[in-house]
Amino acid sequence: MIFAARALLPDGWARDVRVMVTDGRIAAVAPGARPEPGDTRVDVLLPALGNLHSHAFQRAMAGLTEVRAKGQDSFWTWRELMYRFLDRLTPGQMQSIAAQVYLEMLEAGYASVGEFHYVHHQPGGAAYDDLAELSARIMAAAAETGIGLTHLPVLYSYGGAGRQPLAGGQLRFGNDVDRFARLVEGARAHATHLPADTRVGIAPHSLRATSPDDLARALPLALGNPIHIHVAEQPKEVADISAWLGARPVEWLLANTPIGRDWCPIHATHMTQDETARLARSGAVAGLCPITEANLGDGPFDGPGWIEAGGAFGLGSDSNVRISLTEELRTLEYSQRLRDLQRNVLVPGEGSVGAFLYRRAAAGGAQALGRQAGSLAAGQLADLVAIDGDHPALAALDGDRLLDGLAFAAPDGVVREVWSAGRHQVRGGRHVARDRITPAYLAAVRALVQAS
Ligand code: NGQ
Ligand code: ZN
Repeated sequence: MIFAARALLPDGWARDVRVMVTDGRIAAVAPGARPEPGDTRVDVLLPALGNLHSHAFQRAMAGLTEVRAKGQDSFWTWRELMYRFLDRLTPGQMQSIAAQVYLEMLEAGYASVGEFHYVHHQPGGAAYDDLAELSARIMAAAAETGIGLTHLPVLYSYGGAGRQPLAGGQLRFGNDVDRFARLVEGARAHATHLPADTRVGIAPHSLRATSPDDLARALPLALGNPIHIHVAEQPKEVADISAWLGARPVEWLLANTPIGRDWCPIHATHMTQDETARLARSGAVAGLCPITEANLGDGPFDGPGWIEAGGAFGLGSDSNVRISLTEELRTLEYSQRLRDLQRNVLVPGEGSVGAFLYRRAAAGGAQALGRQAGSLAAGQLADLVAIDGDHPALAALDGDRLLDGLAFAAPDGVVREVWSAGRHQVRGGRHVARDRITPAYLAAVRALVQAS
């Protein structure tokens, strides 16, 4: 039982709310209740967000790619460094890094994560004895931390648009569709040892890393689970796909795939107005990763066009260069203000930006992860976060303004308690297994950086 002084319910704010959690789900929500002895008492209770896009291992290279090299640095020069970094990663390091990343996500207020997982093989490309070895490591990290996992094994068959061969670090990613099918099956077998809220979807990495025929053969492997794909992140990618397929990436997806509510196009940055409106109307969830998109120089997403067309969206931390839910929210809105020279851009009509972004990202994140979550209602998974409304950054605020304070003024430390499918993993602002997980991470990251 959780007793909250204030809680964000589907139809608005309520006071003195008693929430009953059974078997990982919200069993009942009673506003205007009285606390009982034994209740976990919190101030502000919110549905916790899902983090819909992560490459966990990239956390370990945070701070290593911010030095300007000769010429001009770009997404593509960053990617070279990233490929070199991952080429030394061991399965044990993969697990230790992912565990720290999921711990940090939980402490930041996320209850679940979509792990877009593409490092499958040994350096040089030979498969591990267990084809899904590294998927199993990701799942072990999720189990250690208690985060809700939507695992997304990635199909990555080509080095670039037009079926170019894989090269260098990419050799660790490669599968044809047949072996990919076995890998997904292997990952699903490992997932049977995880909690029931675990999902295994699929992720064709990007149009440039697959082909029209391969994509058509891979899609049925989703079996109704989420399908994620990187799309239109960089202008060069749009140009390469246009030259190869005669259509821009989003245009091509709309014309040649059944893209809809179970799809999550990641980034969707460089779209025409027509692509924006049509993709939004397809029901797919735009997977926005504001901090990474700023860090990599991707450019801003067309927020006003997407919202006007009624598009769903959620947040992802992608490269994990910094894991902060509050900073994702404000970076998303600020990217729009800086481009449009306006304030309060990401809200339709009139109203609170923080409340709109938070509620929509909660619903969109849950949809993209195939999780019955995203609102504080009976029957939903108990993905919950309690924040400290007495923190100086929030103390004068109430109702939707609390969410404006969270998005624009608060440090991450306002997050006090987090439950993922009822698992109470963050208590008093601290993950329950931090003392065990963080030392293993430090050892892994120091060994990796010393070797580089
Ligand atoms: C990724 N990152 O999958 O981590 C990619 C780079 C690639 C972003 N798209 C790898 N931000 O494109 O092959
Ligand atoms: Zn990504």
